[in-house]
Amino acid sequence: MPVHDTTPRLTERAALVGLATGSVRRDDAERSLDELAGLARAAGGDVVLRLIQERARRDPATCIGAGKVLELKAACDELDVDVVVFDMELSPAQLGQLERRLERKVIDRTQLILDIFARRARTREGKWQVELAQLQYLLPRLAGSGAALSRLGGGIGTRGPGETKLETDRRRIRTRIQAIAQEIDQVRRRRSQLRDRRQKHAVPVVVLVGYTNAGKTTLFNRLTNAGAVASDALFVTLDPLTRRVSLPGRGALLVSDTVGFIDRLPHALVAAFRATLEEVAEADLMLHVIDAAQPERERHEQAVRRVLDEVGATDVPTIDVYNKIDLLDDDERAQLARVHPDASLISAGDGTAIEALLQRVAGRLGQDARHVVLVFDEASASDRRVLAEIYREATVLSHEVSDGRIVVEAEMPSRLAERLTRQAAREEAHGAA
Ligand SMILES: Nc1nc2c(ncn2[C@@H]2O[C@H](COP(=O)(O)OP(=O)(O)OP(=O)(O)O)[C@@H](O)[C@H]2O)c(=O)[nH]1
Ligand SMILES: [Mg+2]
Repeated sequence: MPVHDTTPRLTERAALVGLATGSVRRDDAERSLDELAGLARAAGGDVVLRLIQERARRDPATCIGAGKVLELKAACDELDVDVVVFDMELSPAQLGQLERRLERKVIDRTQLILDIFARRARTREGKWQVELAQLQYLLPRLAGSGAALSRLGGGIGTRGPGETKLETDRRRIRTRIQAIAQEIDQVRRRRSQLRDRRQKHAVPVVVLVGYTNAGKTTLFNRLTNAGAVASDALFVTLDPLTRRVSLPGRGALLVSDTVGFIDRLPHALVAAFRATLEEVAEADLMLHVIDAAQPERERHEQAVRRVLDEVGATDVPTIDVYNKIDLLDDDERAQLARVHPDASLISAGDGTAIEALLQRVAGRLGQDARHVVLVFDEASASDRRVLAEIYREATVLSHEVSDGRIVVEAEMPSRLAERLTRQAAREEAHGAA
């Protein structure tokens, strides 16, 4: 009963409905609707109508009020609208009410995002996470309209199921939720084992985070030459991709691309994607990629910080990376550099300042080159192991042997130098005991 396979696609004529209330100003509602339009297009919809209702409070039954619903229905009939997308989360009861009154498919912002995620998930884990979020969203809405059920559930039920059928559906969904949760748990365990192994090898992990469409995947490709898909559609990347990057003379690092963040990410999804974002919280360094040319830049930055906060990634060292500076004029660049003196200004698109960014990354990771002289005992097995590692990870400048002692002069990332020093100190303490 894979919901992600059966969710009907939004290849339809769509109407968007926003709400400006006492607490949400009209321009905010407009901006939010602009973004919703982008999401609707990403889901394959054709936006033919936008409507923003202003009222003091949200109407409990229909959000926008009975009169406005009638007006909306007439406009939808006129324009032959297939689906009405509400820019707010609808309760199961509201969804049912609106579908009955509008006599067409109604979805809310969360469902729209879930639909996009369902299309884009690539790995098994990603698909499971989306299915889980969809099922969790679906469960309380089962008792709502029959149309909602057959639409969302696809393979689950038919139009207007009777009460018995509803109960069976609920049971089946709960069983499925449990099964998926177990699968995800296993993937998580495997991932954390991989993480442990990586930590043992002391290869630092750098994650790219940022608002959807900021240019994370484009930068990832620049950094890794990996050729992952970059595209103008929102939410192209759902599953983290990790690649190894070698910095000449400064060791290696792992770079991870992540899912794009968005304002008011549906809560169901934040929870479902926690496993993916967990990796962010354990990274050695975060690059917060920001679209410098995006008018909503600051709101997007804040939205990203809020999600990072939610997944407990606030302590990870971060470099703010303003991308797409090729789209700014000289004055705008100068202004940006003045306001954010600690940030990197780059263009992942044309490659501007990528080398400088890599230098900074290496510096922040303690991978700046250190010149060290180390002395080893020729007879010691553990010393020989360390020596092998140095030959693997560092540039050996000289190697001399006398009286059973090996003196090696090498250049290596400072983080490796520090680890070897700590190790030597531990062994000494051990030997003395
Ligand atoms: N002009 C310009 N366009 C860029 C630059 N970097 C990325 N883009 C474009 O911005 C769009 C989004 O890029 P992606 O790399 O897919 O963005 P993303 O952050 O990975 O997006 P999601 O995975 O959907 O969250 C694409 O059309 C890119 O070609 C840049 O430096 N300059
Ligand atoms: Mg991407």
